[in-house]
Amino acid sequence: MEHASVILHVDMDAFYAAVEVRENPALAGKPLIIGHKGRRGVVSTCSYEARSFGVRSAMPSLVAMRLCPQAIWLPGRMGLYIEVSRRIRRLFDDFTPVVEPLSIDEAFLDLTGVVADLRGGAEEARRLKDRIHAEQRLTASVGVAPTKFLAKVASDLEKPDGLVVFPLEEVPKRLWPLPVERLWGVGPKSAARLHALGIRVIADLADAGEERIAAALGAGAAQHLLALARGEDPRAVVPERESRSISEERTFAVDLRACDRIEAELLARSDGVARDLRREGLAARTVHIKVRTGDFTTWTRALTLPAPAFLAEEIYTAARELFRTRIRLGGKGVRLLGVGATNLVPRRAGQLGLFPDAALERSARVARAADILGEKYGEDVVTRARLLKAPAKKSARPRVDRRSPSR
Ligand code: TTP
Ligand code: MG
Repeated sequence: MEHASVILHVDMDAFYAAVEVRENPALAGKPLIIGHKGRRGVVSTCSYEARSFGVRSAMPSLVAMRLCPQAIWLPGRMGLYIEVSRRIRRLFDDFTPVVEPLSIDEAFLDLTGVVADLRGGAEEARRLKDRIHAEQRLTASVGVAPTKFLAKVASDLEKPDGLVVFPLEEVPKRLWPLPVERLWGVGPKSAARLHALGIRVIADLADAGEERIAAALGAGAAQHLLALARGEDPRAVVPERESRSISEERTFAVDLRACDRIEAELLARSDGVARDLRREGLAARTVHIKVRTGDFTTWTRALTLPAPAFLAEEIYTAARELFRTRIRLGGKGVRLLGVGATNLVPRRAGQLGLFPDAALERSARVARAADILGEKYGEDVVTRARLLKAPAKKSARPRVDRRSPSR
C-alpha cells in the first residue's frame, strides 16, 4: 500500500537574531537588528520586536533606523550561525534520512514511511521543535503537509514558534486567501501581469480559467500555477548529497514474533553492517532500523550516537533500543528487519583508544580478528554464539539485501 507523502518544512525563527539573543539573554524582548547601520547597509534580519515597528530583512538600514530608532544593532557572526545550522541539521538526521536543506535555517524533511499520516507527522514535528528548543534554545516554525509547497506555506502561517498541519482539504480555506506572490514562480513581473487581470489572491487565480492565465504568462506557467493553487506539487524532497549509508535487511518467510528471535536477527544485521563499516574504514554517527510487519506497515527509526560507532555491539545496542522504545508492533509479526548506518565518517587512526571501556576495546580487537578470518575463509566461519543458539531453520543462508542509501 502506497502511503500519501508526509513532508515537513522547518524554518528557524528570526534565525541570526535569535542566536544572538541566546548568546546574550540581556537582548531578550528588545528590538534587535542584525546588519550594519549607515548609508550603504541593509538589514539581514531582526527580532520580532523590531518587526512590530515595520523593520524587515533586506530593508536599507537608513529606513530601519527611521522606523525603529531605539533598536540595538549587531553586525552578525556568520561562523557562529553556520555552526548552529550544522548542529540543527544533524538533529534532522534522527528523524529521517531524507533531508533537503534549502538555506542556512530551512529544510524539507520527508517523513513518508516514517509516519503513517499527517497526524503522525505533526507528532514528529512537535518532537523536533522540542529537541531544537531543548538542545539549541531556539524556536523553529514547522509546516506539515502532503507536498513541499503546502509545507512551506504552512511553516509561515503561524510564525514564530508555529506548528501548522496543512491537509489538502484546507487549500480553499488557508491557501486561497493568500496573495498570488506566495506561489512559487510568481516574481514581481508575473505578479504585475496577474494584477492587471484583477488577480490578486490565489482564489482569483484558481477561478480565472487556464486560458486567461496562459495568455498573460504562457501555457507552461499557467499549468504550473494552477496546479500549485489546487495544492498539487509533484516535487520530491531531494537529499542534499547522496548521503552514503550502509545497511542490511532481511525478509522472513514466516513472520517473527518471539522477542529474542527478533533481537537475534537485529544482532546479525548489526554484525554485517559493522563488518562493512570496518572494511571501508568508516564509523557511523547514526544507526537506523527498518521494521515491516505482516500487513506491510513499515517503520524506520533512527538514533544518533554520542560518538561514531563501528562495532557490532554498539550498533546492536542502538538498534535494540530503537526497536524496544520506538516500535509498537501491536501484536503483529515482523516480516522484514533492517539495520543501517548513516552519517558516516572516516575512522581515525587510534580511535580504539576512544573506548575507555576495556570490554569494548577487547571486542574491537576480536572484531578485527573475526574480519580477518572472515575474509580468509568466508563470513560463515565467524558467527556469533547467540546466532547459533537462535532456533533458526537449517534451510538457507539468510538472504541479505544490501542497499544504499536506505529509506
Ligand atoms: P529567514 O528564514 O528568511 O528569516 P529569519 O529566520 O530571520 O526570520 P523568520 O524565518 O522568523 O521570518 O532567513 C534566515 C536568515 O538568513 C536570517 O536570520 C538572516 C539571513 N538573511 C539575510 O541575511 N538577508 C535576507 O535578506 C534574508 C531574507 C535572510
Ligand atoms: Mg527563518
